[in-house]
Amino acid sequence: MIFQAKDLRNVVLLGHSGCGKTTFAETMLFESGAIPRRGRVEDGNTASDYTLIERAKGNSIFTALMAVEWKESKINILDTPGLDDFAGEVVSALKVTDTALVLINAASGVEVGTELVWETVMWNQVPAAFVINQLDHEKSDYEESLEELRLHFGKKVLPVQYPLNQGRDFNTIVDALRMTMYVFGEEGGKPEKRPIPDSEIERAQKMHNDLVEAVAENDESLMEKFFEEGSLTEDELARGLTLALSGQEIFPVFCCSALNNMGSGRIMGFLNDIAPSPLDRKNEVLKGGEVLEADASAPTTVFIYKTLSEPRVGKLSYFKVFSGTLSPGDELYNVQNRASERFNQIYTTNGKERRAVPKLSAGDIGVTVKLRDSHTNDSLNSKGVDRRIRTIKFPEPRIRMAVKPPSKSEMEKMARALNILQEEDPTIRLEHSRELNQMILHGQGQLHLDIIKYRLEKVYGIKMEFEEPKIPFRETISGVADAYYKHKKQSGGSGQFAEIKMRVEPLVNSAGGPEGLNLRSREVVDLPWGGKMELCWCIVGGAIDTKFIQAIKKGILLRMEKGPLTGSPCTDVRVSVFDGKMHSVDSNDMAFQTASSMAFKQAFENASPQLLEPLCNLEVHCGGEVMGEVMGDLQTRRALIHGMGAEGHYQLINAKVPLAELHHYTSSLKSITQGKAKFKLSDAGYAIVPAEVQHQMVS
Ligand SMILES: Nc1nc2c(ncn2[C@@H]2O[C@H](COP(=O)(O)OP(=O)(O)OP(=O)(O)O)[C@@H](O)[C@H]2O)c(=O)[nH]1
Ligand SMILES: [Mg+2]
Repeated sequence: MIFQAKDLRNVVLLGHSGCGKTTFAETMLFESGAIPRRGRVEDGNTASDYTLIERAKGNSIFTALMAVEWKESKINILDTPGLDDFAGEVVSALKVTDTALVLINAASGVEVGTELVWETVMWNQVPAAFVINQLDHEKSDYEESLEELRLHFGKKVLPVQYPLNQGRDFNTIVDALRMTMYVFGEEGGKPEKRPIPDSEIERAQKMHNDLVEAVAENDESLMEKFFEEGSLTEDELARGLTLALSGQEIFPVFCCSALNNMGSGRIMGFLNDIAPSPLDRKNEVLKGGEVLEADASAPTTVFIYKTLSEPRVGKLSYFKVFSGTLSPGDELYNVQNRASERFNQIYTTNGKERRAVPKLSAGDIGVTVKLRDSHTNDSLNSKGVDRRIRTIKFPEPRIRMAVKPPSKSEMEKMARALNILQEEDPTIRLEHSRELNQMILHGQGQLHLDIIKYRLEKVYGIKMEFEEPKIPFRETISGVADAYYKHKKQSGGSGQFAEIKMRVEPLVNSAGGPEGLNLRSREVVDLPWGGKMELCWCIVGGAIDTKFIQAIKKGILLRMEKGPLTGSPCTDVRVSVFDGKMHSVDSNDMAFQTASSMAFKQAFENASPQLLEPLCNLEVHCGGEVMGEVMGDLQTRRALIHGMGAEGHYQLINAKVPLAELHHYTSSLKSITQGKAKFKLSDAGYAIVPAEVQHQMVS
């Protein structure tokens, strides 16, 4: 069956790791008849966590796409990983979905992961509802969980249901939207509908009225009707709910025990009746400002939100049809690289299971295999259309590790495989550092890097080793020094002769010039490793011919690349060449290149050389209860705290920290705060290394 946009529901499951997203997805598949029996995460047989590594770890690592049919709708379910290292999977899923279901565990309430995904939901303006799951858990506390939701996410959080019991005997939910009660049998599944007992009517009615009021408040015509008649019809309430949900004006709260299969049917009913379809969502605004509607009759535009290579299958490209329709055999044009791509087969999936489909219409999500030259964030259009869907902004890396193959001969093979993985996972970055002579892998956390190592081995058969990444130090000077160097070489054939006098000083700004010298010309060089070198030609009386300026510059730059202090590149130095001698025969480029390189070394070493180290801006969000530990730990990392404050329920710490002190920070922060903190990193330039650290480094 081909589903039109009005009957599509694209839903993403979000929440802290372990809150029950995969188990919930499994009940949706089972309840809708998509799978004959339910798997369990512990048994490693759920539809969503189908890769070997997920089964081994017992956590989702990749977003899995599944599809169920419920009443008139096709519900595309994207089950995301809750572990913070895989945040990239969350942002890409949010790009293509119209409703976010944020699950929490009724035994632990709002957790760091809940807040992390909420930030992204708000940033992407995706309509959202909460599901309080695990109500069968012996420590389940519905009231506490609901209170925490309100505390963290505000008064738009509105309960639609509440449990009449909790813990091991949990089996009854009062639904204030439908004003009915659901009682589940031992096996869960389809509940029995019963009238709400008298003892609960008042509470349920209050909850219902709060919902009606919130919906009415959000729409003028409904407000008028509500004031006139004091209530809304079921249709008006449904329409108002869709409107309020689509505008993020309310965040309804549902109840569930995914493990006991209690509650998912009602939630799918809500998705079918109320949740926005691609037509209800704000239309996609293209890079040029054009608004793109989910119109099946318009030319086709497809956006690739995820790429994944699988053994024996090859490259899978997950996409959303933003406009038009797509059928097997269709040829589209990649707007980024102008390549034409044939979609030989298109599929919907339930995790590993792929089912070929005859057509996908605007608003729908699917998969294809073996596209030749298309990647995540690419837009593909019908011929003659030039639309670019705004790309997904992936999180910046937070950890770096040097990687090496088991043997030198496998270096290229490893680099090729890592490049493919980098293409698939935009949250990793591979850096070939000539300066550090290392290949550096940047990622989201240690677990993230371990998964890459695992995949390299399993998918590409390459055993990669991690090693500590070197720090890209820089060298500069704080003093002024002159140097004189005479280079003379007499060996068979033409000799070499060059004499040079130069001064080095810190390059503070190019406005000034070398004091007391005769400035003839100057050249400012932007150094490939950052910073500048200014070469001032102050030769009088032709002591050195200007034809040797380039050779002299080359000699200085070669020496600057591997600085005299630690072999790190030098930066921000003014070099003034103010005297020297030539020999009519033996003076040549090589002679002056050598002389200038040696003279620079001498002068640099006598000009109070200083080591500079890369700094990072570190932003830590942590609970007040772990603030002390976080601060204490930062003090041991030579951090410069330059701001503290509260943000929502978090304490916020802003600091500048040397990169050299941040090795393994992800795992140590996790352990000192039991996972109750998160952080962001960004480059903060360079700073002088303290004398005692420099001394250690140089010695
Ligand atoms: N008691 C109880 N346990 C549950 C329920 N839902 C899930 N669990 C258990 O919680 C654990 C984690 O469940 P998952 O479904 O893997 O959680 P998740 O949110 O997908 O976790 P990540 O994939 O790591 O993000 C498993 O042991 C489940 O059996 C529930 O409703 N009640
Ligand atoms: Mg999971």
